[in-house]
Amino acid sequence: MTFDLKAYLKTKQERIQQALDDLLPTTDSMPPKLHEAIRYSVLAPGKRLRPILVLAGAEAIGGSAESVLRTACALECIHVFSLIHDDLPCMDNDDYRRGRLTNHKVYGEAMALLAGDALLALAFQLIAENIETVPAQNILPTLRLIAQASGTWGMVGGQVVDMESQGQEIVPDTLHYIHKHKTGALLTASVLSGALLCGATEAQADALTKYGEHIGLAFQIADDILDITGDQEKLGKPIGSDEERDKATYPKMFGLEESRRRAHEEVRLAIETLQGFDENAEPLRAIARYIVERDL
Ligand code: GRG
Repeated sequence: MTFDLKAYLKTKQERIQQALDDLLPTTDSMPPKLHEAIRYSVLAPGKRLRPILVLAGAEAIGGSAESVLRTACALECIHVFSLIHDDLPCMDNDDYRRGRLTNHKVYGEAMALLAGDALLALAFQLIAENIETVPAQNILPTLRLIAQASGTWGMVGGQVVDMESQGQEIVPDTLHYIHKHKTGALLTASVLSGALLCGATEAQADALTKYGEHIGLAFQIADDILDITGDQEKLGKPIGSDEERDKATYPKMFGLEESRRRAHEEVRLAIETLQGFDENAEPLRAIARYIVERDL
């Protein structure tokens, strides 16, 4: 029987939504406005790809998805922090995200900035609290991995080079650096953290790191393509913004056809890295294919 990814994603999305609702600070605690701003963006409809990768990474090595749920929510918090800050007027100055007004449009710039800051800190609290369901010795390398992937060695570093490259002629290596760090680092950390928390061997961790790097690149290439060919209703944000901002993208550098070919090749390589894994890794194989086939 073929694996039903649609049903898998739906079940996991619902579980993550419930867990986020339970774990986020409530609006009846101080300071309520900050908590409202946090909940507004985190509970908005997103694909939940990063938390799902945490759960699927745990399952791929025979671990329990339920045991890594707090870390899965932590990865979504870090992702949403990056979205809120990326939308601010000092960065992309975007009005819409996930089909609704951006955080600063509703709560103002200062509150949006602070909501992002609070989410980053909350993420590390949640990972530390995962001690209730996984061994303490597995948490330390996971904390290090996620901290590295979020900051200058990962997402923030990639964002800076992306920002500095706008309107510039860049070489393919720089474009690769941007995609690998801005997007790939957090996706890689997601799949790997689920596995590390469940006691992955070195060989399993190495394979999942490569898997994450390949899907990370495929995801960002697909995102670049969707910004040209996508449906803005489905995406929940306007298209064409990369071209408007003269951003460094795969289609701009290589054209649409070559970009599609490269994205599919990355998916093939991602699936190949899972050769030593059994049917427990079927969700990861299906997620890799979905990354280039998605329309949002
Ligand atoms: C501002 C610290 C800081 C970092 C910004 C990740 C990032 C770096 C900015 C977000 C904007 C962006 C377009 C990033 C590329 C990664 C990406 C495609 C994010 C959108 O992720 P999806 O498609 O969104 O998974 P949903 O809403 O489904 O979660």
